[in-house]
Amino acid sequence: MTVGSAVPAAGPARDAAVDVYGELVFVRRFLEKVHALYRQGHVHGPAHVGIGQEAIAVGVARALRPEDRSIGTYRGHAHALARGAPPDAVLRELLGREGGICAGKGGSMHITSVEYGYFGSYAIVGAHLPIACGLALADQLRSAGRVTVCFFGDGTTNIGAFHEAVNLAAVWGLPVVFVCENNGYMEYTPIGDMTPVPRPAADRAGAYGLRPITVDGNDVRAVRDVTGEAVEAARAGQGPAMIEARTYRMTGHSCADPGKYQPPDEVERWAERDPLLVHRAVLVDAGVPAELVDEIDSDTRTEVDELAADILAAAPITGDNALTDMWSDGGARWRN
Ligand SMILES: Cc1ncc(C[n+]2csc(CCOP(=O)(O)OP(=O)(O)O)c2C)c(N)n1
Ligand SMILES: [Mg+2]
Repeated sequence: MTVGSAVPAAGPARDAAVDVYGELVFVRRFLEKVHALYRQGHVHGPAHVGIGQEAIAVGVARALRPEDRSIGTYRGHAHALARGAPPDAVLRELLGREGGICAGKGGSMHITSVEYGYFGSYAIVGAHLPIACGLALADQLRSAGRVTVCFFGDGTTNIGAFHEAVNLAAVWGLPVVFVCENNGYMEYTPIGDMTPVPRPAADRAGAYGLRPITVDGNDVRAVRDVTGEAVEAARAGQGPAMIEARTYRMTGHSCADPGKYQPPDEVERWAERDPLLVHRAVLVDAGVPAELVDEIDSDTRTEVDELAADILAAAPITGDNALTDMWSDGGARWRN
């Protein structure tokens, strides 16, 4: 397989590459907007954006079929959007307005869009890896031909649930592809301080009989190609895969964290490998006019600004719906 081969000067492949750029830019502007709105006090509860990590969500989504499933962490806005979840409903959720994707009850850390194959964002580190195995087991038992992709961070590889889930997936040959977004940090701690191997996910893969797969997580086409191969192998019954995508988060752990522990020269080095810049260079090399790329940038900025302004103009939800759509009626009948 040639990862990220050259984009031709014209035709559908070039158009698709331009599309991918539009998606990357949209997710970036959306995340920047969330960050700004949080700082202005409009977002209630914690919010974690993945500015700098967008190519992983977008690249993986491009390798999936609509019926495939994905599941992720509290840093899940990009992952829901990349699967097609409506940005309006995601932003309404964050801003506590009518029409939120979880009716205003999930907030930033629990964005979920089952309709678009995104089975939720989980705030407990590692908790969703066994859930991903459950989704994949159900598909395996039903011969559904679907694959589940499970996103998680580098820090998650030191949680027991990671090892239990990967072990079980390998033993049962489940159609699940684990995607570790190695952004170098677990909250405020560099991953190297807590992990005895340089590649926290890939170096553990071999212990469970999986081939270590690593990819430049800031190169959207490389992510798409590597994921596509793993997803199709899983679909064909060849079992799970472990992909480690190296990337960097350009802002702090959450919107409340100024990221003072991130050395400025490190941030600068990664800024040069910004996934938007990487893909922009691919387009320009393929002969896409720089003006067209600039137009995508400015149109998207306006689109996201207008989206946020419209939602902010609506009244916040009142809480009248606090007891609807709940699994429990608030009573104690279900307890032993
Ligand atoms: C079981 C558990 N332990 C601790 C925490 C607190 N916590 C939240 S995020 C985080 C770091 C996770 O790092 P990583 O897996 O690399 O994901 P990233 O935030 O970098 O995307 C920790 C320790 C938690 N949410 N759940
Ligand atoms: Mg991390």
